[in-house]
This record gives sequence, C-alpha cells and structure tokens, in this order.
Amino acid sequence: MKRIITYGTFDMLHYGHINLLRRAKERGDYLIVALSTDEFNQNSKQKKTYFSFEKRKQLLEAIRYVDLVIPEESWDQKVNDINLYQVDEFVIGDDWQGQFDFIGDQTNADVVYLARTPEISTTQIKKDLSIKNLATEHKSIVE
Ligand code: C2G
Repeated sequence: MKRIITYGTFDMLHYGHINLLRRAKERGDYLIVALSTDEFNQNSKQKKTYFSFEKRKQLLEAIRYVDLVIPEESWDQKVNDINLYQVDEFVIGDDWQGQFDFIGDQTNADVVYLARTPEISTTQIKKDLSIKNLATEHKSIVE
C-alpha cells in the first residue's frame, strides 16, 4: 500500500485544495493530511484562520480522498511523521518548490510538488468578499 502525506492549513476549503488532495490521493492508496493547528498558524505561519482546527479537520475528513488527518504543530515534524506513518511520498503544491527536498535526503520518501490551481486562494476569497461588502455598504449609504 502506497502511503502519501501532505501538509497545509486548508482554511475556507476551496477547489484548489480539493484538486491538490485528489491528485495526491491518485498517486497512492492512502492519504494522510497533516493539518496546521490554530497555534501553529498563529505563532509560525502568521495566519489567522476563519475556521478553527476542529472545523477544518471535520471538513477534510469528509473528503473522499482523505484517509487520515493529523495535527501539524511545527515546521520540524515532517521527517518524524514520514518515518512514524511509513510514508512513501511527500506531496505539496509547487508554491513550495524546492523547500522540502531535504525530506528526500533524510527519509525513504519521494518528494513531489504538484502545480497549484491558478486564481484561487483563501487570501483572494477574503479580499473579494471584503471588497463586495464595501461596495454593498457604499451603495446602501449612497442610495
Ligand atoms: N493549493 C493549491 N492550489 C491553490 C491553493 C492551495 O494547490 N490555489 C495547495 C497548496 O500548494 C498546499 C495545499 O493546497 O499544498 C494547502 O494550501 P494551504 O492551506 O495554503 O497550506 P500552506 O499554507 O501552503 O501550508 O508545512 C507546510 C505548510 O503547512 C503548508
């Protein structure tokens, strides 16, 4: 059984995330997602998520491609995770191209970077929504 692992925040789940998870699962038989905890997001990724860890975990566990969700609490846990779960392949979007090559040197796992889905990101969603809200507010004030 080929075991795959990937890491991420997966806030405000969107089709870019689903494309990544689908392609990751297609590369093997079992997909583990290490999901960034709220503390890790705030302290190490400077990300304030819309959904809590528990809610983001619930969403991921509902996806047919995901077999197991574990917490990501540190940048430094990947090698241990890969050894502990006997992972064959580490997969992540190519916005991280080259950042995790060390995993291939320090473990038996292959490292694969998959093309990001263009034009969609949690940041863009938040930006679009705030602009739409501003426009609506402005319209109601002007009218
Ligand atoms: N992704 C994608 N296409 C998008 C947006 C995201 O393929 N349009 C991918 C990212 O490349 C990543 C995964 O979806 O592989 C999760 O994205 P994020 O939640 O933004 O995760 P990130 O902040 O990149 O966290 O230790 C690694 C980090 O936890 C990765």
